[in-house]
Amino acid sequence: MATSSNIRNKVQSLRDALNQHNYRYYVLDDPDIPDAEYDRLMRELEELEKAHPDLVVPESPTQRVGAEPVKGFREVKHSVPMLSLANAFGADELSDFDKRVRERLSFSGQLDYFAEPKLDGLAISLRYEKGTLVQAATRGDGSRGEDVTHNVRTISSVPLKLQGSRVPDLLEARGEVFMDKAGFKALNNSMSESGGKQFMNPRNAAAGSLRQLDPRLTAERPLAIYFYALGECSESLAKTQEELNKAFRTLGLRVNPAARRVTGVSECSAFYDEIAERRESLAYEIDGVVFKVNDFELQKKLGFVSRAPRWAIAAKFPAHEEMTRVRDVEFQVGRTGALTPVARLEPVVVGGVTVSNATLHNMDELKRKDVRIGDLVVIRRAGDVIPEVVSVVKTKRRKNVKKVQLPARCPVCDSEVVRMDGEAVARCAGGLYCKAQRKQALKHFASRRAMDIDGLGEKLIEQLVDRELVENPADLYALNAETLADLDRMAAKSAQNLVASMDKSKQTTLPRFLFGLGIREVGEATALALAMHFGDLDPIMQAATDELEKVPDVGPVVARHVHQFFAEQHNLEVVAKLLKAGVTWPEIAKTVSAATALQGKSFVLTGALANMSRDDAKAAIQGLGGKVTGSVSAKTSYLVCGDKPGSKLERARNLGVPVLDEKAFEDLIQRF
Ligand code: 9MJ
Repeated sequence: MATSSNIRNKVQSLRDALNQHNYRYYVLDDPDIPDAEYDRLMRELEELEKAHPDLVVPESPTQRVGAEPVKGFREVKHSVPMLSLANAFGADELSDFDKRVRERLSFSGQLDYFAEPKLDGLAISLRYEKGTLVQAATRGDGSRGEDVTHNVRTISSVPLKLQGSRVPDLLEARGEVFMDKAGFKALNNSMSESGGKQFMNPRNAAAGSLRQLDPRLTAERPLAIYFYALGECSESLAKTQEELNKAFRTLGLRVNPAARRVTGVSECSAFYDEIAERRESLAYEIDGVVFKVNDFELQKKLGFVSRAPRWAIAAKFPAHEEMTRVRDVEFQVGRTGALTPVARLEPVVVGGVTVSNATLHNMDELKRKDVRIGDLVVIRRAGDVIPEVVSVVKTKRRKNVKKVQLPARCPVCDSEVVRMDGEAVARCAGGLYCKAQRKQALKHFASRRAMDIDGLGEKLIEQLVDRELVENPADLYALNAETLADLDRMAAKSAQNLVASMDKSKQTTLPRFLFGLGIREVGEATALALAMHFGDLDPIMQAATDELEKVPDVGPVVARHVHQFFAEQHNLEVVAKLLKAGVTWPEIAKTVSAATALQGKSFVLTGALANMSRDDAKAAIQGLGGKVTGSVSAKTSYLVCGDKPGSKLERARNLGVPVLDEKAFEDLIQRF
């Protein structure tokens, strides 16, 4: 039976609405409906298409993930070659580039360049015919790449259909597929939880994700795209890079909001410095800045040398990788007993910071990289993460290097070291008997985002544990000023202050308390979700695993950890003692669902927060149902402003968007 025209119309209007919302979300960075509403529209369309399969078309927003894995990657020939970029290191090489360009053009004035952050991802070419995405190919060697259409379709910021009234018959849009820092971290965490292999960096993770045969796997990977170049095109879209950027945006192709036109080499340098300063706080990894002669006519005049255009240059940031030698490998014991191999290095300056230790993550990583004591290794420091050993320089390996063995017993407490089947992580089985675990557990309990005991730092905790004054968190509240004043570097006044701040910490919130207990896999967001779902501690302590699994985002693993924690007699005693010592929290209004407390609110972050990483801030907002976007618009509810804010602060002020400093932001999220 033919489908009636009003169903046809309904399907079309749902598709239009979904495409429009996607455009607002990804390209304009200005969503106007909550995610839940988007999901509802999507479900409605899915149901209609299920009932009327004759209406399904490949460009429908429901059709991002194909049904079947592909057998392999077909070769694609690029009709217009995909270029690579020549590099410039330092200000001199950048000004040499500008000089070369102007000489070739016999141009003595200041040239316009289009400046873009250089993403460290994977270059890709997307072919749209009559506005519909028909093919996506990797760069490959520049002339021939691989067909990854099935995977690129799953990237939500890639439009399956172009927007607007002036869509060219044929358009090849080129850009970079990448994974942002938060997505990369989350992916690696889930890989390690499932015993899988970790990715070395976001670039490898993006490349690995695009080279999946099964698009359902790619769909689970947090990939994104920014467009920046044109391949084949049936019409003249633009006369300059800047116009191309605007045209892309109008067509629904996402462009980097940080890109802009600059004039002359001095503005190029200023842009470089500005992006270098923002580098750490950007949501994604970049390795430099790209400058392109803005005018396409001039680009054509300049032409290419081999595969690199003469009209563009990648001004690279100083390497965050250096080489040094491994002096030793030691094992650190974490809060949950996990043994982390740490390379002790001959100190080396990496990106301005002296590094003498680097993590090797776990035994699988150590084996995979085959790091031995005495090896020359490449180490990397990226953003605020711990430096890591990237690889061994095998060609420089000496004869007398020593293999690293996982110790059979804990280096701190001599308990057995166990490794579960399929787990990459080896753990000390000593639990809280192990001083290392005890110290970490106390540190976590006292930390700012947990019980927030001001003045109880790492050094003090070490002394308290080493002198056997404190065994578990409840013992902290039994300490008095005299005992504390006896400790090294502790005056009577600071001892009194510490007692006062411990007293103060007893007035807490249930989510902070739960988080502070250090139950495995229970981070802040999960603690909040548990508190909101159950309303109080008792029902959480008594909940069976299937009840725990009813909490949003609590899966079987987390449920088991929570259940096991409260099944352990020793933990119950600690909790009882803490309550007896006077730890208390206000009743949670169960009616305010945590998941929706900030629903409909959109946040933008700028500058560095002192007490919280950007990822944590983002997670906290999202955990309360809020949204975090990249740029400030009139619709932004709040700008959260840390140290050294970027241009977003000025924009927020101009638009009248409320600005929260770190303290105000903490107060806001702690209300729930
Ligand atoms: C990156 N990787 O971000 C180009 N790129 O343009 C930008 N790469 C490029 N442009 C022409 N922003 C060839 C490569």
